[in-house]
Amino acid sequence: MKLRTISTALVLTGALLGSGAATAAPAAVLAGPDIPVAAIQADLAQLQSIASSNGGNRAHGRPGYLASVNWVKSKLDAAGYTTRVQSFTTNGATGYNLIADWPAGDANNVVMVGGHLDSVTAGPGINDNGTGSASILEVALAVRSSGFQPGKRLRFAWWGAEELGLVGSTHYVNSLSTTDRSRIRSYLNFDMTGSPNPGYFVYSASGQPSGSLALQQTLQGYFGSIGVPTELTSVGGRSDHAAFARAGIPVGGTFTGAEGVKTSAQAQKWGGTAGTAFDRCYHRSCDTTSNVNATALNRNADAIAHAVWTLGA
Ligand code: DPN
Ligand code: ZN
Repeated sequence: MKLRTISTALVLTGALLGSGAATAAPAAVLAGPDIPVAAIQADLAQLQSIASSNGGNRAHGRPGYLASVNWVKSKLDAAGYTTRVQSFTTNGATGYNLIADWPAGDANNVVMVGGHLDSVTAGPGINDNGTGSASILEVALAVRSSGFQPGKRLRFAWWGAEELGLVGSTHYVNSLSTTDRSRIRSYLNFDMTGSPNPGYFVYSASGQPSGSLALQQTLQGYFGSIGVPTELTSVGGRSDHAAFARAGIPVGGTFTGAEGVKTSAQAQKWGGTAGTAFDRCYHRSCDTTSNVNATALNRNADAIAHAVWTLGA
């Protein structure tokens, strides 16, 4: 669910300024559709089921990983995406990135959105990172169902072997020609967006390639519009935006916290439990469908949609 407080505020301002007529004032509606959280939760149940029938995980080199890739790919193919599976080898096993392009918009101006699809071997990886994976998937499907006609080319990515050291995303960026790399205008990363004791973190543009500040502000703008305070965080080399940043591509993203502990100041502004980790099941077998906060999942998915509709216009 999306609360459009900003549009109300703008309409009221218009009335106070005497632009008057209840007839004319165009509502300044936030870009992007409401992504149904129930659809994301259904996807998480599917990823959980894939893990359960494949030894309890979806890790690189294990059958649950490729099953995850094939399942996401089938949904994208059915929606009309142009998909590609890029393979690579690491740790003695084949890994896979799944890349999906929406076949419209300017191929010389690409907006990329990604997250890692692999889990650790210890568990099914539902918050880390079924949440980002499923949210990106539902945003991609909403591009089709909404009839959005982006001016830019939208490219969605699900990375392999993140948990082994950002291997898939690094392989992808290194495999691009100089020209293809220069076509990517921005990269947004979503890794852990439904932590059970959530924080609302936006990747800081500080120290990132120029152009990153606009991405930070677009994501902050969404949370501001729904009245949710955010903090900036420096994810550094801990997720898949790192290879893009090294290549000089503007990066951004959101995050709801991992093994870090929520402070009392944070619990006051966000609710939840102070003195406890944002995700007590981080990298553990208990990272199941029970390990997801639906409110955080919902808000972050709508933030992704807002960013895609704004930056992809
Ligand atoms: N990259 C993460 C993982 O997969 O374990 C966790 C993480 C994400 C940590 C973002 C910090 C910031
Ligand atoms: Zn992880």
